[in-house]
Amino acid sequence: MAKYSLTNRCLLVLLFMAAINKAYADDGYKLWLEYNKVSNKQLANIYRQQLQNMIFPAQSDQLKAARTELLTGLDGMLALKPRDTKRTTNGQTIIIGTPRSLKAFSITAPDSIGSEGYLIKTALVNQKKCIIITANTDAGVMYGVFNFLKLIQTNQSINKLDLSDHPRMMYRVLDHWDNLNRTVERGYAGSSIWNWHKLPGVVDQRYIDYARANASVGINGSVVNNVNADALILSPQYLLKVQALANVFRTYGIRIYLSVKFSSPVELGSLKTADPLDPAVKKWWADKADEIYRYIPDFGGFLVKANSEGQPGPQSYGRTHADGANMLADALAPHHGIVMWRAFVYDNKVPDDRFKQAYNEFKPFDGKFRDNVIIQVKNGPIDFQPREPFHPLFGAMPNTPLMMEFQLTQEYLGFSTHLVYEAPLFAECLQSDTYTHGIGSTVARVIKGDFNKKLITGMAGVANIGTDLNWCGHPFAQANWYAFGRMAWNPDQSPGVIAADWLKMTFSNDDSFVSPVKNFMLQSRENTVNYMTPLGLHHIMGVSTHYGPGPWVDNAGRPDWNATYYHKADSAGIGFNRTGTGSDALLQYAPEVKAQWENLQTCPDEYLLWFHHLSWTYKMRSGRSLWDELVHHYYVGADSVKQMGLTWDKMQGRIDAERFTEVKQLMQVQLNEATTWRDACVLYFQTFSKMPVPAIYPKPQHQLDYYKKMKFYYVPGIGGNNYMTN
Ligand code: BDP
Repeated sequence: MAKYSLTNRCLLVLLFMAAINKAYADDGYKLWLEYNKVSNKQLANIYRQQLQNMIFPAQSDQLKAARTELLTGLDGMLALKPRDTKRTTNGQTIIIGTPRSLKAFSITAPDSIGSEGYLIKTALVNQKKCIIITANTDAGVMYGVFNFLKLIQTNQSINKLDLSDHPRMMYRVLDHWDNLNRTVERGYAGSSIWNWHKLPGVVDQRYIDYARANASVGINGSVVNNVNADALILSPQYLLKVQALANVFRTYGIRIYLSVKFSSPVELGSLKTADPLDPAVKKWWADKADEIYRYIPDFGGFLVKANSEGQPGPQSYGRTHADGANMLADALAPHHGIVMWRAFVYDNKVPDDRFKQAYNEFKPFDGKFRDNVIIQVKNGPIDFQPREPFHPLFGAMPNTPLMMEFQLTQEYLGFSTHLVYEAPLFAECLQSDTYTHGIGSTVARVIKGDFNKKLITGMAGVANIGTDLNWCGHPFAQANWYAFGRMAWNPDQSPGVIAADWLKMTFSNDDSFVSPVKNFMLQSRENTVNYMTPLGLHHIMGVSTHYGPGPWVDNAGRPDWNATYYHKADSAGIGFNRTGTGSDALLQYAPEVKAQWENLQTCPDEYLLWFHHLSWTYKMRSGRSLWDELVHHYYVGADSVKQMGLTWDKMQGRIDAERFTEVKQLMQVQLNEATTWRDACVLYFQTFSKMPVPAIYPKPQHQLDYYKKMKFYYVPGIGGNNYMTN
């Protein structure tokens, strides 16, 4: 046997190490569909035993895609290729399909699971033990397959299965704020994934992987362009591109929607007006709808931002939101499309309290919209702040479908450098009680249509997706996309369960990893509230870019863009008085909610400064003064980021080196930014309170002026040549 020289041996060792490193590198592209090898050998063998044969006749594109997914997953996790058969033979079999595609087996699916639900169960077929995945439709089968794969991804037993699930809402939609020039409004993960220039000729693999990821969590709709819409999207040239995307999405049960500009008939059609009651305008939209459906027979419909932040709308022609939405709804109705009409409105007349505007404009139209209109309402009354009370419209329009709008992209939650798991934010809003139909009328129940079965239902998430290798900029931001899908499917699911599933599917089933990381994920949103906007502060970020702290902003384009409009700090105290002695916004809630929040004895600390202006010496529940409490929250918030970093350090070696290192670096950036937020805000508010920062806390590194003068160049998310903040 030839002897290796020392150099040769070294070379071999190096090669071996490079191979290991490679196996351990993971750029995060595969999201939660990693399909990592099941590391528990015994468990893997049991799975292999149970999945020896497969009966999965697949005629349609959707069933073919589901079949491919199943085989990819089993190959990755178990290195298994089940024997493809037509009837049960020796060994255990998995049988997959609709009652129609599985004619030979007299399998049934109950009506109760609807058109998208599925069953996964263990049963005897021809005296042989089998696993059956079935549904009324191909889409249901696909959801069943993804959920079956999840069982293996999370190392569950598949021995005695009896699962059934169905979505609680009809429209589960991602809203992309993507511009046609590929910038993404409030996008922090690179450019738009839609390469409009190369479409329709080039259909990127990314579109397929995007659709797979969505289908795996039950998302069934995608609005591909920005709500600040470009009329061009409705031109034939662009419709061809949209059609190419729709063709990819269809296979995965996803419908495509477009954001439309209300003035499109003028800009594209050369009409003189876009007045929704003008017969020529109505005809233009009806013709446009017919044209779109010729390209895309299952087109979903329109998303509209009208009369808000300078966008045109029916009010530009003296008409109402109902006039505008209903006109578009009539154009889409023959094709079964819907209109998602946004309630995020604020116009040029600055109101005494922007909080109240959407309610004031929409409440009078309750019950006045067509059946295929759904009003898309942001979770809170201002604008996706780290913490907001639920939007009063959720308790105010019992005869109108209301679609929840959450923001996955972290415009106000630290962009893509801060680890913020948003499911607790979603759950907090969804489980809030509107009291509109008595105790227990949660926002979740309202949007599910529990109180009015005739209404269409839905939830939208403003996407956090871009061209970054890992899609979302921060490996943990993927969890927000994932959690959104899970909660749109069933808004009552627990953030902890979802986080654990996501961690197992994305990283590892090792409990010494999953438990501590899940714990800090669940805490992460509260951390960020603490170091940015504790005790009910809101809208105190940098102007326009929304990056970094800007509590001093007082000279923005309009009063309600200023931080000072919202915190109202003065020598007497801090907070926005929205009780009867102030703007009285609380009147927009049910009496029970109003009573709780207007009374200082019952208003939770979390919402305090949303509704009250209080003196700096006001005594808090903790016994501290309001000033000391505020300072305490800022310091606890920043410190919790440090603690999170220390926990993460212990995870080294438990997951791949690439993502471990990336997250470690991001956590350091987050800590620096959290410290800046803390010091800038404490120093600024101190100019009003004139009270000392308790000596137990470290001193800020700089003077207030330093923070006020900080400049940030080319901040992501605003496109164009806007490069600076405050
Ligand atoms: C705000 C964003 C702005 C959006 C707007 C909206 O700052 O870029 O266009 O919401 O939702 O949060 O329309």
